Amino acid sequence: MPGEHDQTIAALSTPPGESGIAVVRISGSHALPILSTIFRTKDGSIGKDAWEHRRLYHGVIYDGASEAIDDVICAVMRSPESYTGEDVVEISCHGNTLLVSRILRLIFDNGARSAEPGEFTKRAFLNGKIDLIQAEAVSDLIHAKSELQRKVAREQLSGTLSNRINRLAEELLDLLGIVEANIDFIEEGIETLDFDAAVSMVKTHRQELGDLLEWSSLSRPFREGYRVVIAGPVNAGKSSIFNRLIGENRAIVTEVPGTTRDVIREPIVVDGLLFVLQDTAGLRGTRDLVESIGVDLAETTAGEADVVVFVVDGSEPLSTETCSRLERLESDRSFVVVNKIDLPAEVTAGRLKTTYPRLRIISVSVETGDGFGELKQTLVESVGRDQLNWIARERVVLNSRLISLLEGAKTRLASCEKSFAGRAPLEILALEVREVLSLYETATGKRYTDDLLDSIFSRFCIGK
Ligand SMILES: Nc1nc2c(ncn2[C@@H]2O[C@H](COP(=O)(O)OP(=O)(O)OP(=O)(O)O)[C@@H](O)[C@H]2O)c(=O)[nH]1
Ligand SMILES: [Mg+2]
Repeated sequence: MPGEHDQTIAALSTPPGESGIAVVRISGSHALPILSTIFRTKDGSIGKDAWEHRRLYHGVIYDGASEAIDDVICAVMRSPESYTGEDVVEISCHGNTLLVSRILRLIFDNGARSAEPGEFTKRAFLNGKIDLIQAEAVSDLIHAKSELQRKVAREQLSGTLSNRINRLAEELLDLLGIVEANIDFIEEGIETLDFDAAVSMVKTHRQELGDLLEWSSLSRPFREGYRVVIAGPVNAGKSSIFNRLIGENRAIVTEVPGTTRDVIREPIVVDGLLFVLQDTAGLRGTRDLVESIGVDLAETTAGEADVVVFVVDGSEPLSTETCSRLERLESDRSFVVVNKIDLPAEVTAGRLKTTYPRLRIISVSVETGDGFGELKQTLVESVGRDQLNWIARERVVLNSRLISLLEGAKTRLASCEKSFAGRAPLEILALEVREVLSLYETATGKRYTDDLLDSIFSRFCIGK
């Protein structure tokens, strides 16, 4: 029985359903023999084992000797120059579920098994084609929902971050070599370790990790989207604003105050950045049980938001409750939108500003679309333009695994620095350097456990 990684695997690599083309991928030592069994070129020119690397073959998939299943194009990539490092065949067939299952069944009947989620990429990692940081980037790229996420994933996939960490690891390995050599030399009374140089190197590493980790707090919102809650009094036009921002009538809008009860969420992308908009129930004291649950939910959701967009109706005087909410609004993560400026004004942004000078206030009309450009820009600004500029420039956003490893390395480097400065015993120094090194190596995947691989690759789709 061959081991798990010796088996040939196959899966549909394109989304299931009807499509112009579907791609079925096979990887492993049996990929080409299987192809020889189930596929014939139109002119019958290909003999067994004559498959050329990086060539396309046009022909027919057959079940047995006579039944033609589909006209297909097969791409052949031979080991080791393929995505997985193994022999890989990609069969482009017509995009139909029945057809794809038939082809997959043929492949399985001839000795392959179904690939697990991310298994092609896992093999690429195990065969040294990419490291773990790049493997994670593959998943990020597939799941990217904003232009900036795509760019960051692309950069990480190209190896920029891996190279940075590999360089740090190499420098540390050199230092470890010197420390260990000194352990031997000291018995012979010769000492070659330059402690000052070691201190300054460790300090540089700490700074470099500090730079990488500087905006690690952005990791969660950058990946999952900034949570934007649209809150405010009933009937202010929150759902109308929500619908206009997402570009469809997702939330119910009526002139009845208290229309929205549940929290409704939809993603939007502004300036290449992902936001998750949340429409909530209008804030007011109410005897209606369902509405009051909605109001509580709105308050909780607003409490957890990255940005609160507080909407008021410009055509109505502000209630005392709304005024007291405005007084309590946290200006660093919220701003006020005066809506319905197409109607005669009771409240204007200018007048509100004199009463609440610390708040950022803009005005819009859902009816005319006025002010929506500014609304979107204000959303981006309230999550921090500087931070976004930094991401756009550096194109690095660490994931939580890398953050915890590099935070750990940074803390240990601080103690390393002290130990070198205090001329600690060489054995201790070697131990401390080795600890940091092992964190770098876990980051890139030079060291790994099966559990770690499972947790990373199970997040992938089947066929990748
Ligand atoms: N003239 C005008 N009417 C608007 C505007 N925005 C919303 N409305 C109207 O205001 C009413 C309330 O709008 P909604 O979007 O349901 O308000 P809401 O804040 O979600 O209300 P609740 O869910 O009940 O808290 C509806 O009749 C909308 O058509 C606007 O910019 N101008
Ligand atoms: Mg509503």
